[in-house]
Amino acid sequence: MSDPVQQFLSHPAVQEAVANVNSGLEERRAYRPPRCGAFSHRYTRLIPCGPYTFELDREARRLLPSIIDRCVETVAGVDVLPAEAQAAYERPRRIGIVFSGGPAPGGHNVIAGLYDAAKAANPENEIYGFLLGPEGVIENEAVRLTDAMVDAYRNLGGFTMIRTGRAKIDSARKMALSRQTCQNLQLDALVIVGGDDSNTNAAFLAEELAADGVQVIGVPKTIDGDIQVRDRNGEVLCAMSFGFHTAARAFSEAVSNLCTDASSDVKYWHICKVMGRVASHLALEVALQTHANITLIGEELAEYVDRRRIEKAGAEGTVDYTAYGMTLRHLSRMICDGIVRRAAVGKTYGVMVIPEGVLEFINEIQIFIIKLNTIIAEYNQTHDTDFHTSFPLLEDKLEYLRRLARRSREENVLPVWSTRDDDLFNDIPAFFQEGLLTERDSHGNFQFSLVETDKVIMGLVTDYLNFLKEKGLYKVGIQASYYRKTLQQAGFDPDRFGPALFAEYPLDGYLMVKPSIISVKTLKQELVRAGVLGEAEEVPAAVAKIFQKSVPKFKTQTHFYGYDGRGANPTRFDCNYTYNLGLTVFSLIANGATGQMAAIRNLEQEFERWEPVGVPIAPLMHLEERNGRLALVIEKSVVDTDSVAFQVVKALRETWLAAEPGPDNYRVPGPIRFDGASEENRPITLVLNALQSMASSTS
Ligand code: FBP
Repeated sequence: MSDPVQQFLSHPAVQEAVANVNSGLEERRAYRPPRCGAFSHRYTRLIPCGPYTFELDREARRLLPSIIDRCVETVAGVDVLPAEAQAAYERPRRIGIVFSGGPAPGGHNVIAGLYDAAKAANPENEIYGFLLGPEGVIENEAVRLTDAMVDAYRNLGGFTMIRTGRAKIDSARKMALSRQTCQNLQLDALVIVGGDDSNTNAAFLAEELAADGVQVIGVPKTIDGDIQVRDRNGEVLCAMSFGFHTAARAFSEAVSNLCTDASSDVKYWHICKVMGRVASHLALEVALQTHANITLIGEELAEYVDRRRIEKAGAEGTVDYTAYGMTLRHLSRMICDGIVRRAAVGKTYGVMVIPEGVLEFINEIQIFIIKLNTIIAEYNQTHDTDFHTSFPLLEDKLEYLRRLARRSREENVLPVWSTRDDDLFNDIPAFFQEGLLTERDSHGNFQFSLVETDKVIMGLVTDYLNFLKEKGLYKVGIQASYYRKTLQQAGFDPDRFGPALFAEYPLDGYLMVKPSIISVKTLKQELVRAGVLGEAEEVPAAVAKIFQKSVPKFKTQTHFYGYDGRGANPTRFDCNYTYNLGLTVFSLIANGATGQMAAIRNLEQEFERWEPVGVPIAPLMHLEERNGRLALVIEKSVVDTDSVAFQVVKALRETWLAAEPGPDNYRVPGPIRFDGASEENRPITLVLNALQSMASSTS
C-alpha cells in the first residue's frame, strides 16, 4: 500500500485507538446487575400485599372495569411450583416491548432483564421489540430480539436498540390496529415502557386486549422523575421513575464543573436550564448534588402568597387574586436580590439552576398556557387542518387571537380569549409569544423544552439589575485591605477619601461605594462635596480605579442540560433498578397479571431491601384537562414542598447562596459510574425523603 494515510489507518495502534468499542464500553456490557432476592429462585409468584388503598375515580371504574379491582402484588421467589402452575409459568410466550416518549437511561436493561428472565423460564420464549415507539405497535414494525442484540446494549444509555417515539394509541382506529398487531404476532403480552401518559395508554390497552388474552404491563420511565406512586395513605410504592438518577447526575456533573469554572474566572453567572417538562425534581436533585448558588423550584413559586397584597386588598374590602402565586416580575426581583448580595461581597459570579418547566408554576403564564391549549385543541377539533398548518407564522397566529378577542367583545360572550388577554399577550416579547404558541406534543402537552425559559427570566433580571445599578444599589463590594493598599501605593491617605467614597467607613471586610456615586462625574461631585477634592482637581487615578472596580458587569453564559443527560450511560442505581424492573415484568406476565405497572419498593433503601411489586395502574388514574377536554390520566407527581428533600434545600439556600465573604459551598459529585466504591447508591432526594417515611412509620 503506497498511500501513507492508508498505511497509517491499517496500523493496529491506530485501529485500536479509533475503534467504536473501547474498554469502558466492554466493561459496561460485561456488568451483571445484582438480582433482588425474589429472583434468586427458579420461579416467582405474586402475593397480594398491603393493605394499600386508592381513591378510585368513578370514570376509571366505568372505563377500565376489568383491571380496576387489581391490587398491589409482591413478587416472591419459589423453587418449586405445583405442576399446573409450573406448566403455566414455563409455557412458551411471545412478548412485545415498546419504548414510549423521551429516552431515559436504563431502558436497555429493562429489555435485558425481561429477556434473561424469559429465556431462563423457557428458551423458546420470544421477545419482540417494537420499532420507533408506539407507532411500531400501530404499524406492526417489530424485530425479534436476539442474544447478540441484547448483549450489545447491556448497561448502556439511550433507547438505540429499538428506538422510541411519541405517538399515542389514542383513537379507536389506532387501538384496533394495535390489537391486530398483537394478533398477527400472536403476542401473549405487551410491555409499555413510558411516562405517565404512556402508562395511561397501557391501562387502556390492557382493558382492550383483555378479551384476546393479551396481558399489558407498564414500566415507569422518565428522567423527569414525575412518576412516583403512593397509595392514599402516602405509602410509597414507586419512589422514582427510572432514568432520573442518571440524568440528574449527568446534569450535576456539568453544573458542578461550571461552579468550579465560575469561582476560578470570577466573571460569569452561569444560567443552567435543566429538563423536567413540569416537575422540578431534577432541579432539586441538582441543587442537592452541587449546591449551586441559586436554584428555582417551580412548585414553591406556585405556593407563594403575597401577604402584603392580601392585607392591602382586605383593608379595601376586596380580594386580590393576583396575590396567590409568584409573578414573573417578583421572581426576577428575588433572583436579583441574590445576585446583588453576592456582588456586595465581591462575588460577581455564580451558578443558577432553572427548571425547564418553571413557567408552568407562574400563575400568569399558566393561565396563558391553559387558554392557548384550549384554543389550539378546539381549532384542531373543528377544522380539517391543524392550527399550526393554518397559521404558520407568528403574525398569523396573533391575528387569529385578535379575531377571537374581537368576536368575544362583539358577541358579548364569556370568552376564552378576551381583549385583556390579547393586550397582555401583546406586551410579551415576540420570541416568548412564539414559545407559548409552539405546537403541543401528541398528548396535547405544552413543550417547555422549546421555550427559552431562561431567556424570559434573565431578560427581566437584567432589566432590573440595570435599574438597581442606576439607583446605585447594585455594586461590587471592595475589600477594605485592597482599598487601603491601592491608595497607599499611590501615595494617598485611605482614611481621607474613605468616608467620602463609601457608605460605611472604616469597616473591615467589604466596603460599599455610596449609592449616590454611579459615574465618574458623580464620584467627583461626592469627593468635592466632602471637601477632599478641589473643583479644578482631577479624581486621583487610584480612587477612580476603586470606583471602576465597584461597577458590576453582569455577564451570563446560558446552558441547557437535557438531551445530553437523557442519553447518558446509566448510573449503577439505574442499571440495577432497570434490570430488576425487567425481571419483575416477566414475573408479572408469567403469573398472569395485566394492567399492572412493574415497580420496585424500598428503592430509597439498601439494595438488599428492594422488593419487586406489581402496582395496578387503573386506580392511579384521575380526570385531567388534556387537549381542551377532560381525560382519564395518571396524575403527575410534582415536588412536595413538605418533603424533607425540599425542606433541606430551602434551609440551606442561604448557605449555598454564600452571599458573605469566604469561599462558596459547592459540592463536587464527580462523573457517573456504574461500578466501584465511589459510585453513590441512589438519588439524594430519595435518601432524604426516606427519612420522612421512616419518621412517619415510627410515629
Ligand atoms: P418523557 O416524559 O417522555 O420521558 O420525556 C421527558 C422529557 O425529557 C422532558 O424532560 C422534556 O421536556 C421532553 O422530554 C423533551 O421532549 P422532546 O424529546 O420531544 O424534545
